[in-house]
Amino acid sequence: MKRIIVTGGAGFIGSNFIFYMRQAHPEDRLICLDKLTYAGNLSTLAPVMGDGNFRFCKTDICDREAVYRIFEEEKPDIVVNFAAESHVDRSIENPSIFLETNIIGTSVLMDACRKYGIERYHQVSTDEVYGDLPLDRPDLFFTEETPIHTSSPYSSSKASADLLVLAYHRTYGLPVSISRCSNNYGPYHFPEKLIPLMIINALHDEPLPVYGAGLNVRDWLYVEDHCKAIDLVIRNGRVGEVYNIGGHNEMQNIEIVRLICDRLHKPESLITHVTDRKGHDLRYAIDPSKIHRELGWLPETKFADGIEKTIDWYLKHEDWWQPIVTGEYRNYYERMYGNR
Ligand code: NAD
Ligand code: TDX
Repeated sequence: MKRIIVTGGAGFIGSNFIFYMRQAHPEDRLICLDKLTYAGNLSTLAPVMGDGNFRFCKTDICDREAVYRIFEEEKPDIVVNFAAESHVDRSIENPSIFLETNIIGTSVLMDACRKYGIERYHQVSTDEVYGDLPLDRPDLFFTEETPIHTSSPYSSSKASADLLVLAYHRTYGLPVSISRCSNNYGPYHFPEKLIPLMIINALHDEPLPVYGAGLNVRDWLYVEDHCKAIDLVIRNGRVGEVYNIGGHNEMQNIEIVRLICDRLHKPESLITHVTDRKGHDLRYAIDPSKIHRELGWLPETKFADGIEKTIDWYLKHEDWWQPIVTGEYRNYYERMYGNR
């Protein structure tokens, strides 16, 4: 039985991780720390709220006192840090909260791990720390040795956190690991991100805002496959190591949007090309051979099945996304897309 702190568990990947862990390791105690920012949604966690082996704490990971108190009470064996500001466009608009949560928050969590002792601190990072790859070199992939070369305030804050995590390992001997995953998709994905945004706009017959020509490439992984990979890394991954996670599923943005139109029987005339994202990364593509070789991980969900399940989930869970898209999100949407 492990006692595991999961930060950011009311967000997209963190909540999927909690649901996965409940099934895979029902004996483990899970303690979720989440500040409940605009991206955190307590209703997502309703299915586990009454569970005796689950505790939810509305906590900011930058709040040292509150974090230390929880460590003191729970004496965790493992910490998995999902908590972050995660949206590139918001980081371009205002970087400062990204530096606070993604860098300072990570250091507070690791200080707590040093103070109270820990078996493993795991940092959930991203392939964006490697920057991007050119569109005309399909032979190139990110490996764990690819130099850090960030483009956005978001990716720079995630890379800074990664460097701190490795420094805490080298300097203090903290038992850390890092995973760097490609783009996730699946249930509970916040509507500001490409796939849910396009599904929800299409359902409302609203324009589908594709940045630039839509030729940028992302490497999509079904969220449950990411969760399984993290579970393997925290249990069997080597301390001090970085593991890339991805499923060799590269697609251009425009292909994804067309596919969503097709599945929802909506006309492609909804597609509207808008001003490109500043500093827009061209292509992400992960080489996942290390995690396959060392831990036997392979993705299980094919994109055709995963996107079907995801679209179906959004069709059936309007009660989850409707309150989001009618609230504060409308102001965000207007700011981001109004004059684009
Ligand atoms: P998300 O934005 O959906 O969720 C983030 C969660 O963190 C929210 O519940 C939010 O309330 C919480 N949070 C934010 N600031 C906090 C703070 N200061 N203290 C406590 N909680 C706080 O993000 P996501 O897409 O689920 O991403 C989770 C992690 O995975 C992030 O670290 C992100 O960088 C990384 N990642 C995401 C992807 C992806 O495709 N979404 C891919 C690779 C890596
Ligand atoms: O309206 C849109 N139109 C559009 O063309 C949006 C929201 C996005 N895009 C493009 C930009 C990207 O090329 O789609 C692609 C995907 O965009 P996002 O969903 O914003 O994801 P991305 O910027 O690739 O970052 C995601 O993957 C890596 C996550 O948000 C990060 O947290 C993760 O680290």
